Amino acid sequence: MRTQVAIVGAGPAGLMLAHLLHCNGIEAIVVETRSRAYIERRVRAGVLEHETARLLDETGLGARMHREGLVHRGIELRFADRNYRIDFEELTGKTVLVYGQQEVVKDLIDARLAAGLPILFEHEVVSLDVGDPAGASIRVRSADGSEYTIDADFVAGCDGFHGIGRATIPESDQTVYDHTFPFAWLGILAESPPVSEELIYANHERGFALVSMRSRTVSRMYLQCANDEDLDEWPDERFWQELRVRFGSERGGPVISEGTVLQKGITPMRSFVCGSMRYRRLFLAGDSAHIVPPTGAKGMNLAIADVRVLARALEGWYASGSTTLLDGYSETCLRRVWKTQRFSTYMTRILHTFASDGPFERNVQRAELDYVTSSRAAATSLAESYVGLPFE
Ligand code: FAS
Ligand code: PHB
Repeated sequence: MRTQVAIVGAGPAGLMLAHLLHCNGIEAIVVETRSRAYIERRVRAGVLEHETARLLDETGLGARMHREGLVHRGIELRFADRNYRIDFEELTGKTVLVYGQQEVVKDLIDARLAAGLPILFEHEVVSLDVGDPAGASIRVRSADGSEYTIDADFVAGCDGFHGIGRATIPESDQTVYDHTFPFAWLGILAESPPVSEELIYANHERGFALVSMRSRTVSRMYLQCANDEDLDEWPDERFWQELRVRFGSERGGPVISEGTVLQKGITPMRSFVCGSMRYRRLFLAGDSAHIVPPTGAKGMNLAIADVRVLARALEGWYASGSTTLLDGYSETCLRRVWKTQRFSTYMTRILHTFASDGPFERNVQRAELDYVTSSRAAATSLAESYVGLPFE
C-alpha cells in the first residue's frame, strides 16, 4: 500500500491534517489504534480559539459547530469571594467557542468518510521507518493481528503523548523540556445546567476550581486535587459539596445545581515540549510533541495550529518541491508552543494553590489577580492569549 502522507493517530491533529491535505488535493491515510466509537466518546477539551473556529469554518466544517457551539465573549475569575469578568470581545474584538473536542472529532470523521477517504480504525502502527531520506513507511498491525506496510512520502506523528512518533526519534536528536505540577485536576461531566453563562475560574485556599460546560444542559467541572488522588475517595456528593465550598455557594457565590454524573476522571497537570518536531520525513504534531496544562484551554487548539503549519509546508513541497516551509516547520510551531506554554503556566500559577507557597508567594499571587482584574493592559494580555494568538 502507498500514499503521499501516512498519518498516525485520529485525534484532532491527525484528522485535521488529513482534512487540510484533502482540501489541497494531497492524499493521506489515517491509522488509528482505537475504535471510532471510542475516540468519538473521549471527553477532553472544550474551548475552540477564535482562529481554530475560523479554520474549521473556512474548510467547510463550521455548520454543526455554529449550530451547537456556544459563543463565549469572556470568562470570569473568582477570588476573595468575588467574580471579575475578563471581556474578550471588548478587549480583543474576538470571542471563543465552547464546542467539545469529541464534537470536532466527529465532524472531522464524518467529513472524511463522506468523501470516501480512508481512516483505518483499530489498526496500530507498530513501527516507523524514516531511514530513507527520500521516503518513509509505517508498519501496521490490523485487528486480526496481521501486519502490513504503508509506504509514503512523509509520516505525520499525530499519535499523542504516548505514541510511537516521538519515540522513533533518536534521543541524541531530541531535547525535551518536562515540568510536572504538584497537583492534578479531578473532572466531571454532568447532566446539570451550567453554573454560569460563562466559564468561571476560581482561586480558593482549598484549591482551584473551574465550572465550564458542553451545552445548556451538560456541565463540565474541575477541582484541583493531589497528583495521587484516589477517584474512589470522591463519590459524587463529595465533589458537589467541595465545588460549593470553593465557589462560596453558601456565601453569595454561584449556585451549583447537581445532576447525573456522566464521566469522572483525573487529568495530570504537565508541561512538555519536544525540542524538535521533525526528524527526516517524520513530522510530529499535537500532543506527540507537546503537552500544556489545561488551565489555558490550549491542548487541542495547539494541535490544530501545528497541522495548519504542516499542511501548508506539505502543500509547498508538492506544488514546487520547495522544502523551505518543511525545513522551518519545527521552528515555526515551537514559537507558538512556547508562547502557549507561557500562558498556560501563567494561568496555572495564578489560579492554583501551591503547597510550597509561603505567605510571600501567596501575597504575590493575590497581587497578580488584583492586577489582571484591574488593569486594562494586563487583562488584554490575558484575553489575547485566551482567544488565541494570530496564526503566523
Ligand atoms: P490525541 O491524544 O487526541 O490523539 C492521538 C491519537 O493517536 C489517539 O486517538 C490514539 O489512540 C492514537 N494513537 C496513539 N498511538 C498510536 C499508534 N501506535 N497507532 C495508531 N494510533 C495511535 N485540552 C484542553 O484544551 N482542555 C482540556 O480540558 C483538556 N482535557 C484533557 C483531558 C485528558 C484526560 C487528556 C489526556 C487531555 C486533555 N486535553 C485538554 C488535551 C487534549 O485535548 C489534547 O491536547 C488533544 O487531544 C491533542 O490532540 P492530538 O495531538 O490529536 O492527540
Ligand atoms: C473544558 O470545558 O473542558 C475546559 C475549559 C477551559 C479550560 C479547561 C477545560 O481551561
